[in-house]
Amino acid sequence: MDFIQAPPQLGNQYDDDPLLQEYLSRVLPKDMLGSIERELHELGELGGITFFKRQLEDRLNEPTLTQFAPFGERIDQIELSPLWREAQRVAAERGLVALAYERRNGEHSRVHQFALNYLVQASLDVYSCPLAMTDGAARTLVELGNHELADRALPRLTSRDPSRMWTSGQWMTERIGGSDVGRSEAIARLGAGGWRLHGTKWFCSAATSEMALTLARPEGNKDGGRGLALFYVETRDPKGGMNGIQIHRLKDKMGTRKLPTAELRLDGTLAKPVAGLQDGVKNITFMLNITRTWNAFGAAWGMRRAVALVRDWARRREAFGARLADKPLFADTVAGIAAETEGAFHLAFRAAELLGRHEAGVATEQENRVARILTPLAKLTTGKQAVAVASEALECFGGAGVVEDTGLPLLLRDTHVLPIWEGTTDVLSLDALRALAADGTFQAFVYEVQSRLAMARDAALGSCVGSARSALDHASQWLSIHVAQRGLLEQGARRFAMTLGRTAELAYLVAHAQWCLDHGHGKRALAAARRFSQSGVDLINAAVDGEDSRLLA
Ligand code: MFK
Repeated sequence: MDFIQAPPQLGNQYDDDPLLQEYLSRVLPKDMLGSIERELHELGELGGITFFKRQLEDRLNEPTLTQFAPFGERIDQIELSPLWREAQRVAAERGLVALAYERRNGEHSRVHQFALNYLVQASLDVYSCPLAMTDGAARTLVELGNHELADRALPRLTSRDPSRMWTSGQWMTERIGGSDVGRSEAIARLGAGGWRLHGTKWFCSAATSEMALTLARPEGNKDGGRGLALFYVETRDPKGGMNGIQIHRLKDKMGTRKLPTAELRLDGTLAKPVAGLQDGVKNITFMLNITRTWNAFGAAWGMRRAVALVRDWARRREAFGARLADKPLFADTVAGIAAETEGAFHLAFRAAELLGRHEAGVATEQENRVARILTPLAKLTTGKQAVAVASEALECFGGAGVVEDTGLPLLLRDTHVLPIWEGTTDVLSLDALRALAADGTFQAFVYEVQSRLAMARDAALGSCVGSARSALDHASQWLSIHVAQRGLLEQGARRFAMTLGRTAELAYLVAHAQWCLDHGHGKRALAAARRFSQSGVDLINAAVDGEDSRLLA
């Protein structure tokens, strides 16, 4: 009889996730957790069973663009994949954006929102992208206090009615690139009916959105980011036609293929300034900081999915006379990716906690400073971890990991974008330096880490505390030596920022492990902290020579 291998499967993603359950018990008031537990269980079922199955069935469907009607009329219609159409409904009905704005659970509303997304998004084929931008647009309209636009768009962006809910795009990238946004070439002219935009937006995620926030330079403004203005655009005119927008083509990407990313031509697109006629880059950073937080969660749920599949596989697959789960080397490999996954989880959720406290108006000045630095650190650290974990996970499946109809290659392909969009690792490392240039921010970060480490009382956590403290001291020393030498500071910025991100992760792992020991939740969290602390926390290397880099590059 020929052998047939049983494929890896998932269970309810809430019931099967001790880390999420422990974490929510630790940070949420008991009555609140009780009131949302059913919802968590339902989302766990949707993520692990219902949509995981649909995702596999929907594997070959991709969005399509039809530019012309049969008799030549330009229509630029995008047809979404079936799973995306269902994701639209679930997102509205479950309040995957709305929860943060309804704020039924006060400062905990962001944790609530992201916990639900964490449970389901890995099965929704990156529908998280338009949701991230929708959330970012809503936040930006609130922060910038444009009441006219907020009154018009917020009820749509945060609606729970699928037929009313809008999503938003974030059109930033032009042909000149996605990082140095201040060089954008799009022009805004005051014309018939108001401001009209002209130019090409080169990489617009989720081009099906009903609105977008975008940047353009009002004619006559100076160069650079300050001369750009932030504009609000509705993609269709009142009759349902395109608002001076042509979709040139959908991007042919290696991953996130369900996401209709497009090149757009703006030709007289009617737009409204969101907050004056300059400082566009500064104004869109409200949006970026939200989408970067979503990005960190995208990494966390992607890693969690990879590890969940590998763990199931390890119980089903036998080689050399035993289940993989019982092989010491396989366990060692899985432990490595599991520890990285737990670290990323804590960093992302801490960013959500701070965001929730800020929005509820209860954050201290110290917490707001931590939030500013933690956002780029979370984005850059978890993005890199996610790619490494996804790659390792595919290897755990052997050849099956690269065979398309197993659905497994998606784990890596859809993850690979996480260190790229929303600012590359280098750009985010420079943003971390930008954040630290503000008075008191580094001190606030040090306090954040030290206070977590001070919670450790169990001797088994001693080595973890030691490695976190020594990484923090090294980072502090490195910063004080290099702060006045811009070239050297920039050269080492990625190793420095990754060290801060990994140190924060270790500190959160330690605090969580102590809580688990104190509350009868066993030693898994302790094991995660210990393994993580042995996997490279301090990445700063003062011996790296800039001249060597120049020669090699
Ligand atoms: C799973 C879900 C994933 C989510 C998917 C979403 C998909 C969306 C697809 C996309 O749109 S990807 C495109 C994303 N593009 C970027 O992320 C841009 C990357 N480049 C940067 O972030 C650069 O750092 C930046 C464009 C911001 C640099 O521009 P400038 O003009 O050199 O900035 P400058 O002069 O340093 O800063 C201007 C002001 O903004 C300063 O304030 P002041 O005027 O008061 O001095 C800065 O402090 C402030 N600023 C910059 N970055 C900030 C910030 N403030 C707060 N937070 C930040 N992050």
